[in-house]
Amino acid sequence: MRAPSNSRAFAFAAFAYITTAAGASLKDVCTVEFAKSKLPASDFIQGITLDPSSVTTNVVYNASSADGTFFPATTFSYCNLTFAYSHNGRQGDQVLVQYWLPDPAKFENRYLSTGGGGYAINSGVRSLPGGVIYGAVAGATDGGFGSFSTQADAAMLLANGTLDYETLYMFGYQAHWELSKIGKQFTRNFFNMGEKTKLYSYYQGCSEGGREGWSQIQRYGDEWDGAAIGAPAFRWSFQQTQHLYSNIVTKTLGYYPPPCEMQKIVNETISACDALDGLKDGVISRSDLCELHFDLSSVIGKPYSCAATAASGGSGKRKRQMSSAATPAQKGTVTKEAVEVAKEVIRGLRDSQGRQVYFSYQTGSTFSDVTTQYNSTTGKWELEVDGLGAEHIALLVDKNGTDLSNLDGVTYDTLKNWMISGMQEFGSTLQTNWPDLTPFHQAGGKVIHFHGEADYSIPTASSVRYWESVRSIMYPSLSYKDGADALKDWYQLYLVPGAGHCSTNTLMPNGPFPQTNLQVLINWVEKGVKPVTLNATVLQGEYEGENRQICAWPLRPVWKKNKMECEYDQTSIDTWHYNLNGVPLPVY
Ligand SMILES: *[C@@H]1O[C@H](CO)[C@@H](O)[C@H](O)[C@H]1NC(C)=O
Ligand SMILES: *[C@@H]1O[C@H](CO)[C@@H](O)[C@H](O)[C@H]1NC(C)=O
Ligand SMILES: *[C@@H]1O[C@H](CO)[C@@H](O)[C@H](O)[C@H]1NC(C)=O
Ligand SMILES: *[C@@H]1O[C@H](CO)[C@@H](O)[C@H](O)[C@H]1NC(C)=O
Ligand SMILES: *[C@@H]1O[C@H](CO)[C@@H](O)[C@H](O)[C@H]1NC(C)=O
Ligand SMILES: *[C@@H]1O[C@H](CO)[C@@H](O)[C@H](O)[C@H]1NC(C)=O
Ligand SMILES: *[C@@H]1O[C@H](CO)[C@@H](O)[C@H](O)[C@H]1NC(C)=O
Ligand SMILES: [Ca+2]
Repeated sequence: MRAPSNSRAFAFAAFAYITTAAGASLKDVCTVEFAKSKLPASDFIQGITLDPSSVTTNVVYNASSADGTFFPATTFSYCNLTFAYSHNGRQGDQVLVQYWLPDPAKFENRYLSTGGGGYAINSGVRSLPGGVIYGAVAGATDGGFGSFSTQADAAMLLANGTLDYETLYMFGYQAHWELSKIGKQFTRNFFNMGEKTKLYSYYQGCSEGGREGWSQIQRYGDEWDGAAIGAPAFRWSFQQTQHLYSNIVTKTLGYYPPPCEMQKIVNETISACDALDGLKDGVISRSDLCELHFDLSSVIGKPYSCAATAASGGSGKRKRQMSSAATPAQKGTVTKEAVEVAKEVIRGLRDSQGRQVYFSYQTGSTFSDVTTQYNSTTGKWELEVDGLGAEHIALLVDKNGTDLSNLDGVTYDTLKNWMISGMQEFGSTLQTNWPDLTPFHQAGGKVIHFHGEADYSIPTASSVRYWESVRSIMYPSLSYKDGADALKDWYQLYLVPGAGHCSTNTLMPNGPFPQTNLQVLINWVEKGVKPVTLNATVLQGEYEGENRQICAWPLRPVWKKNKMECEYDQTSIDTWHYNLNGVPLPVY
């Protein structure tokens, strides 16, 4: 794979000169000439050609990280480097990769790939600092979709009815494999690493970025030493379609609740379930106990009111989770219809014969997918089709991008059919729930997988199901507890109390967030420090900055005399597992 070339021999000499003569500074090495001389041989991966003429570099000093959620905020300097490559035989093909390289004096023999969110394959400047601050080269790709800010959905159709399979496969897993293969070799060359020096290889990402991480670990196990993965959007056809489930619940029950009414249900749930974990801190750390002991019907009749709000967030017809339309002032008392919507959403999708097809969010999560829209002509709340769910159907099922402005004719059974047909159609690209991780495990890889327990966009139980699939496939002859213990040696799952989707939750501000995952992972991989609980920090509110620990699944937190313990509670564990008897095949 590493055919010597004249240009590399020349580069070696040049680098040796820099290091011996002066001690290479960031400015010395962050030049187009130097980077070009360090590019891997243009054909070092069969089927692709690197383009040396495309290299760009610029030094950035004293940058501050924009995102304090996935790594501590800090100031750092780096070399911003981009170049392009193409797939041989594909007309007009161009894939851009971007690497942020630390100062040579701060490089610690590490490489990090970063992922995206929604239909984005990268998170740009939000994720890359996470590598540089730990002495890693951090990489991101544009997937070949046109630019670093072009998302996969914009490139997914060649024409109405014609999927762009290159985009589908690149988005599915291929672009990330190429990003890391190229990135690791380039890192070795750039920092003049000896053949025998170990380059540690990491992945970090959340949501779609979490799915992208699993896409690599499931396929290219020996390429990775460690991965920190949050709330992955895997089991794609189920995950994307389930966004429409809440809509179909309101449609089927014929009740479109004002958002304020659903908010009131959530607030009352938090008040009622907070103390079930033994600590009254405004955080439901045991949504399972909430599910077992709290009856949502007790909220019926409680008064709610909300002030009018202006529109916020993104524009356009396809509502994403983050944007919302203007709403009028709302006032009323919680109805039994709204509570029935809440209960049905939490039960998860069942088909017309009552068989469970999929599952949903935990009790205490906001009902983001239920969101209705106000019609000022009629003065009524109406169906608002969920943007992510609609987009999956329009793009990948119907393949023409035609907006689903209503869900006429769509039933629970329709959702079921979309989920199951997608298992087959996207099994080799987007589903990403292959449960046998033997190559990764045998190569010594480690995973920290976390998921907010109040995630409103990807059900927390989705991560539990995958962990359970890995356990049962890889340790079929061990008991549940022994299998769980064996898995903990290399794959750990953490449910983050009160956290939302890849973020903290303003409704439960005292909850922890695992901000130092990469440091914990590095300590595990490089120093053998196996986590027992996951290091976390309160990132907002009155306890901001305080350290917290999170229990490793299947253990669950409980506070006794203000002290947290991680307990084994079979009844609670059972609430996380669903018998999907509405699906004729195993769902990993
Ligand atoms: C970056 O910050 C350091 C420490 O505050 C300072 O010494 C240095 O001059 C700064 N560099 C630039 C280019 O601003
Ligand atoms: C990194 O380089 C690319 C390509 O030149 C450029 O578009 C981007 O703005 C740069 N980013 C930073 C933070 O300098
Ligand atoms: C698909 O058809 C719609 C509606 O006719 C049109 O607006 C859109 O541009 C077409 N998309 C493509 C990729 O051709
Ligand atoms: C729910 O609680 C939040 C945070 O305390 C508050 O801002 C909001 O107004 C409450 N909503 C309702 C409907 O009571
Ligand atoms: C509001 O309701 C009216 C009357 O049913 C309907 O014609 C109109 O399309 C609705 N507006 C929106 C934005 O859905
Ligand atoms: C998009 O595809 C769906 C499913 O095949 C079809 O019903 C619809 O008419 C198509 N829309 C357009 C504009 O072609
Ligand atoms: C754990 O988190 C605390 C802040 O809550 C931080 O100071 C400490 O460095 C972290 N430990 C590791 C191993 O990252
Ligand atoms: Ca609590």
